[in-house]
Parts: sequence; C-alpha cells; structure tokens
Amino acid sequence: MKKALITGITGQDGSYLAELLLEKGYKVSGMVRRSSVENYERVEHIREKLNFVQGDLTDQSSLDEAIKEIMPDEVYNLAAQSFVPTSWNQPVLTADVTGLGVTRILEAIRKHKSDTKFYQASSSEMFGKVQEIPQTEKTSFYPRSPYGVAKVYGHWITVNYRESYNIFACSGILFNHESPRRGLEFVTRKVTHTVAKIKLGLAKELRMGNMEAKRDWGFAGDYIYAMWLMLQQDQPDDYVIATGETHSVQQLVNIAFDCVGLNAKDYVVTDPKFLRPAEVDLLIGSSEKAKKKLGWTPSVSFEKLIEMMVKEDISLLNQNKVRH
Ligand code: NAP
Ligand code: G4F
Repeated sequence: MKKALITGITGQDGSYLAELLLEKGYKVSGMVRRSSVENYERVEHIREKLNFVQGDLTDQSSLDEAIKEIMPDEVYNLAAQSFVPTSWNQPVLTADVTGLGVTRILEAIRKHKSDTKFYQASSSEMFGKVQEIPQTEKTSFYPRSPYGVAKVYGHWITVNYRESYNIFACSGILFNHESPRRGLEFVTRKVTHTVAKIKLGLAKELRMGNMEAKRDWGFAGDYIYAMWLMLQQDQPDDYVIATGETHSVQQLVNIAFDCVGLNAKDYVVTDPKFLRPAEVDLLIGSSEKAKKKLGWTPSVSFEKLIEMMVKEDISLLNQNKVRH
C-alpha cells in the first residue's frame, strides 16, 4: 500500500486529491493546522479514511516529524497562502508560507526520506505580465503580486533540490481551477454563490472588481489527476496544466446569470475595493507537454464548470447551507 502525505488537505485541491488517492488504494495522510474551530468541511465525507498530522509550513520541526512518522512514498505540497489580494496585505507571511515553506518541506524530505516523490503546487500567477502567449514550461516568469513572487521561489527551489540532491521533485504549473469546493473569495465562486443568492431572493447585487481580466479556467477534479500522473512517471519534470482557452471575468458573470435566466446588467456593480495594485491581465496556457507525456487532457468545459457551480450553490442554499 503506497503512502501519501498531502499538505493543504483541507483546501479545494487537497480534498479532491485525497479522494483520488483513496480510490487508488493509498494510505492517505493530511497535514492540518491547529485552529480554535475545526476546518474539515471539504473532507468531512472521507474523514474516517484519512490520517491527520498536525503541522504548519512555517514550522520546520512539525514537518520533520510528519515525514519521520509517515515515511511517505509521495508528498503533495498543496498548502499555501493562496489568495492573491491577501498577499499585498500580508506579504511577509505569504513569502514565509508559500515560498520558504517549500524549502522547509523539501529539507524534511532530504533529511528523513530522500526517495520520497515530491509535487509542488506552482501557479500560472508566476507568468503574471505574460512574456508570450500561450504560456508554456519555457515561458519566462514575471510575477505581479507577492503571491506570484513567492510561487516563483517555490518553483525554483523545487527544481534546485531535484538537481542538487537528485530528489524526485516535480513542479506543476497549474492555471486557475475551480469547483463547487472553491473558497468563497475567489472570483468564480463569489460569482456563482452570489448569483444563486440573487436567484433565491437572498441578495440584490453583485459587487465586482476588474471585469476585463482574462483567465484560463478549468475544473479542479481534472487538475489533481495531473498532479498524480506527474509522480507516476520515470523521471521528474515540470508541466503546465491548463485548458488552452481564455475567458474574461465579464464572460464568467454573463454565463452565471444566464444559468438562472437573469440579466447580469441588472445586478452587477463595479467596486474599486476589488481592484488590485497590479493585475495579471491575460492567462492562457499550453498543456501540449502534459498531453504528450502524461496523456492528460481536461474534461469539463468552462460553461459546464460554471453551470455545475451555480447549481451546487443553489442546492446548498436551498438546504440553508454554505460551503466555505
Ligand atoms: P486553498 O483552497 O486556499 O487551500 C490552501 C490550503 O493550505 C488549506 O488547506 C490551508 O489550510 C493550507 N494552509 C494555509 N497556510 C498554511 C500553513 N501555514 N501551513 C499549513 N497549511 C496551510 O487552495 P487550493 O485552491 O486548494 O490550491 C492548492 C495549492 O495550489 C495552493 O498552493 C495554491 O497556491 C496552488 N494553486 C492553486 C490554483 C487554483 O486555481 N486553485 C492554481 C495554481 C496553484 P486551512 O484550511 O487551515 O486554511
Ligand atoms: O479568482 P481570483 O481571485 O484568482 P487569481 O488571482 O487568478 O488567483 C487564483 O489562481 C491562481 C492561478 O493563476 C492561483 F495560483 C491562486 O492561488 C488563486 O487560486 O481572481 C481572478 C481574476 C483577477 O484578475 C481579479 O482581478 O478575477 C478578477 N476579479 C474581478 N472582480 C475578481 C473580482 N477577483 C476576486 N477574487 N473578486 C472580485 O470581486
């Protein structure tokens, strides 16, 4: 039985990856932070099948202990301060968790189980002010937020430990991926949740930031499969994972309102509060390498993804529930 450790198991991706690894017969451990209120909502349905270890990416000793206790075959480092706007309010914390945290977990692996296979959750935010279209594994980085800068550090330290210590370390450069389990502050979920509330008479307007920004949005369930595939190869490598399609925030909003038979123009208000000090205007990725080497392709279209999220938000609200 293979053993896997997931950092960030309570997050969107961690919950989907835990499901996949359980299906594949792994013994799955997840690292969780101590909190005054338990935060296992996304993994509640599989909680009994998981092993939890307490730890934090800012705390070296907890990472050392987690690796020594579990002796994992595979580590998926999904934990991060992952919300871009927060990275301007808390730039030092973001650097510590999202950047240096990667070195800490790699150090724990190097010291205690150097044949562990390692996955780093890198991001299309590293491309920022894009240097070419579409973006590939060879495109230069130009991050536009403290979060993007921290992810560039995490990416290169992963490459460095692969080259310095021969650790099987892969960096997945994932473009935006969403699901009904997406946090409420990210734009897709903010839109689908608010549209569902408007439809049910629980909200009157949708306050938005930059409607012109464009993203390459896919379904999280497809993207975590790519993470697993990367660690099943003979050689470690880096891969871009994307749909190859781009849509504006305006299109996202229009599709979500269309799903419930309402007109976006009647409800959307722009609010400067949601504008960013620097913006990533256009992301569009090429997954040719992943397609060729991993046999990976996305399976859910943008329209289906938004429809899935709107329907799930309506269903939850009808049960007086909110998934955070
Ligand atoms: P998410 O839902 O925000 O989950 C983040 C996870 O990190 C949560 O489990 C959180 O724990 C944990 N965490 C935060 N700070 C931590 C710390 N100091 N120590 C230990 N754990 C900590 O993020 P996601 O969307 O699943 O994304 C997963 C990873 O992929 C992240 O690294 C993100 O930056 C990266 N990524 C995401 C996307 C995307 O579009 N989703 C694209 C590219 C890359 P709590 O539950 O306790 O807060
Ligand atoms: O959904 P977002 O907050 O995601 P963003 O900044 O692209 O970051 C996400 O994807 C990255 C991959 O590229 C991950 F690495 C990262 O961890 C995270 O998961 O914003 C998307 C776009 C931005 O251009 C933003 O300016 O939507 C625009 N936007 C417009 N109005 C808004 C809003 N974003 C949010 N969150 N809220 C708004 O009201």
